[in-house]
Formats: sequence, structure tokens, C-alpha cells
Amino acid sequence: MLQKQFKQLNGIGEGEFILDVYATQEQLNDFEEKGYLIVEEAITPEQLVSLRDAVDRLIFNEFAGKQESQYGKTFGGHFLRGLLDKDEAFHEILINPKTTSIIQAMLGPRIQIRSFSSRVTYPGTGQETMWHIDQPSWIEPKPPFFSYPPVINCIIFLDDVTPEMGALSVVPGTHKHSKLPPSEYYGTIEGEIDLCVPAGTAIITHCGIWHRGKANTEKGRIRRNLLIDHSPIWMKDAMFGGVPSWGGPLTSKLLASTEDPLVKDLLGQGGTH
Ligand SMILES: O=C(O)CCC(=O)C(=O)O
Repeated sequence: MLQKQFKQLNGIGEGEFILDVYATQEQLNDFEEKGYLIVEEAITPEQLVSLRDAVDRLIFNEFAGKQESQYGKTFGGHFLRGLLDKDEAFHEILINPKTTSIIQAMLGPRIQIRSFSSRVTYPGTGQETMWHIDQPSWIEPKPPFFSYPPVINCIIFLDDVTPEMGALSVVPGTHKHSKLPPSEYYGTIEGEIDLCVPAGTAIITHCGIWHRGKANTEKGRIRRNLLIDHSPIWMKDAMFGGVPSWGGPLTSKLLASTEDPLVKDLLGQGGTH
């Protein structure tokens, strides 16, 4: 097993991290180069059953048998959010050495979860996503001290993914050029490849890679996955509002009274997914 050693230099003392990485150095190099890495049998068969059950329960509770996409065409299907607070089954894979260790090897050992969601699409609905990147906050030209958001997504497929159910399509290498894919686009892109994988597989992606989930067709079946975004611990919490953790009544009042995006950014409310 590949072992990585990190020291944290924090000015007062040093922390040491010895990490057993469930990948070879060649696989990590390939991930760096292409922007994605496939991890076979990322979860156990027992976990697969319990995670599917948990997703099904929540889908039933939140969508009551309806199949209509909640975000319209651009991100088709149903999204369940904040899963760690909805069912303890998801805690089983909070630390999942086969994937977590790879993400730590690529981002550094101290990582946090930014969002923990699931996406479900249904056969015959044509539900798909447009081409996108997961953290659309590139700034061009890049100012000297700007840092592109280092976010890694771990997509765990809970069903076999076939072309009929909609491959995960990626354009290898696009995470390196800091450009956006064409807006609201569903067509082909030069260099794209379709990834079809068995249930229990994880595909780990750099947040800048161009990708999309293809359509679930009439010949498809239900397609469930987990989407788990990770960042280094120094990034703030994920988007979608709330008072900053250090905030108080006056900050809340100011936030409630402004639409100024810079004020919102400065008070920790800005964010992109
Ligand atoms: O379901 C998929 O295969 C990908 C979904 C995706 O890219 C997203 O929701 O951001």
C-alpha cells in the first residue's frame, strides 16, 4: 500500500500524518492528469444495500412518488441534500478509506465535507444534466494570490450505470484549463468519454472537470448515486446561507437588510456550489 507522510507546519508545533492510500502513485498521477479516478468496489455489498434503502426512504418522504425534476432540465432528477443529518446509514461511509485516503492524498490530510447529497433519476424520463463543473468560481485573469477552489467530488453509484440509464460523461484534462463548458449544453464535446460502472463503484472527480450525467432512457432503470464534495478544512462551509458561525444579532440584522453581494461575501454568505 502506498504510504504518504505529511507534516503540518503551524508555527507552534508540528503535526504528523501518516496516510495509507488505497491507490498506486500511478493512479494518483493519472487522476492529476485527467481529473477523474475510478475506484472499483468502493463500498461493501452490505453498505450498498443499506445506502440504497436509506436513499429510497428519503426519496419517498421528500418526493412522494413524483418523478418531476426539482431543478428543471439543467439538473434533471431528484436531489436529496444534507444526508448526514437525515439518516445515520450515511455515517457508515463518512470515512471510507478506499476513497477518503485518495482525496487526502490529493488535497492534504485535513479535509472537510462541503456537501453530502444524492441524485436519483428515473427510467423513461430522459433526466440528464447539462455540461458543468462542480465549483464554478474561476476568476480570469487569475490574480497573483487567487487560488482555484480545491474541491474533490466523490460520486458513489448505488446502481449499475449503463448507457441506457445515462453514463457519467467526462472530458479528461478540462480541470486544468479553467474554462467553463458551453452554457446549458447537452450535446457532444470533443474528447468526452462515457463512464459506465457497476454499482458500488466510486468516481472521484476534480471540481473543474467538465462532466454531465446522461439521460435515463426508456430502457433504463432507477439510477441512484451519492455526491460527496470535499475540500481542505480551511475553506468555509458550503453555500446556501445561514448566519456565519461567528455571527451575532447585529450581523444577522445587517445580512437581513442588504442585497449587496460584497457585504454578503464579507460576512461569509457568498458561495458557489
Ligand atoms: O449523476 C451524475 O452522474 C452526475 C451528477 C452531477 O454531475 C451533479 O449533480 O453535479
